[in-house]
Amino acid sequence: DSEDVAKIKKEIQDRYVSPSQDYFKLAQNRNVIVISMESLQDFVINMKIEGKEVTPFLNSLVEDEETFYFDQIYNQTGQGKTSDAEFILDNSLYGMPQGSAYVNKAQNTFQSTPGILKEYGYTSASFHGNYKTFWNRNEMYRSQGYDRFYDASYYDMNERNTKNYGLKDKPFFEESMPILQGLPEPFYAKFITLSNHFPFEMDEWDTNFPQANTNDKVVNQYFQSANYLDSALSKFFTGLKKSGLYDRSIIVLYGDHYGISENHNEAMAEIIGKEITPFESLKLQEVPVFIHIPGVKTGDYPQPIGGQLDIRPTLLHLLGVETNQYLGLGTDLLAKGHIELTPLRNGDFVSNDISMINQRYYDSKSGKMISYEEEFDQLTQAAREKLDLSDEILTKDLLRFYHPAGFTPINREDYQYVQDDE
Ligand code: GP9
Ligand code: MN
Repeated sequence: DSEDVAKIKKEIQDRYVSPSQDYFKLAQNRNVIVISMESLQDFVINMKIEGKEVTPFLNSLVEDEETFYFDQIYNQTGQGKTSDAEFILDNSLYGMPQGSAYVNKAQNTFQSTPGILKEYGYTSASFHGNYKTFWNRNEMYRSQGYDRFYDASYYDMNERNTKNYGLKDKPFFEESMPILQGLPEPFYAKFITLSNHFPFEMDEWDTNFPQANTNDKVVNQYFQSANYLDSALSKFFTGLKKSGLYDRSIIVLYGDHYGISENHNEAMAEIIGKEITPFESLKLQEVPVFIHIPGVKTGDYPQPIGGQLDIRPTLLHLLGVETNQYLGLGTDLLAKGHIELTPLRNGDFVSNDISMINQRYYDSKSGKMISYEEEFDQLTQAAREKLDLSDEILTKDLLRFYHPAGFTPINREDYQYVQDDE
């Protein structure tokens, strides 16, 4: 109703951070390729096992002059795991405090990236080597305006090419390429990788990368499996170059959530060479984020603290799409006014000076616990308000009352995902 609309408008106004003109439109009209990297945590970047880089391809992107690499981005997911990350990326809102927004809020109204880019002539598609009902994707995608959903039924799911949840990343990208080439341009294409999933076990024919050498099998296997993901990404980039799509695209890669839980702290302490204190646990919530724009030098760019919610405004501004009509709770990582206070889904937060973990405060630089001071309340409150607002939007389905100028409401009846032979 009108009170809600007034509230939404006020929140948008208060939270809006204008883009930096140095970066706005840098990738205008380009195809967007977003890659969700399953369970990839930032600590593996530039890490070596037995002298070998775990992620040589991603490490090369870190050094690449045409890449923004952000190494202080926290995952803001909850129980919805991969689906929460997807939701955050497409809406710049949090998932739910409990459960999954994809499962529970698929009937809500959203102003998601596929809908926003539709106004700019984009076709949207999601690619994933698991079946469409997993995480209720086939329902949520309708409310987010995904034109197409290429799920497991489009891929050769033979035994050699699959493990636990579905298709391995190499055949996934290989088989996706001809479909991607067939999409009308410009497109917004999301690729959700899968094989670097707990418990990270590999088929021996898929890897010759060494395992780590701890007493913990899951941790040992993680590096092999992350290395496989990295080499699948490398091959995909080669394919993009061959197809000619590469130069017309902007490519976003992000880790979806942690892979190694706190149950594996003992082995993780060996791996990173430090005791896993609560502060180190927080640092392990960092996920790598890359934005690669072929042919465009990124120069000396800001590398702030941020979260997954910040990726959408960053991307939209690079595409030259203004965000001041949309209720997103993140801010552009490249903007001067970017807000570094980054609340995690569990209520903890990170900021430039102070972090809060489980109601205790830490110095963000030294990692040392510090005693409470009244001035921290402002941050604590701002963090809480952001989470509460996001929850209110989802719970009350508030966006159904709000009609951004120049945005055609997404009508979920216009979308469904049925294979021709079903
Ligand atoms: C399943 C895949 C993995 O389709 O997205 O889900 P996760 O367990 O990481 O949420
Ligand atoms: Mn996942």
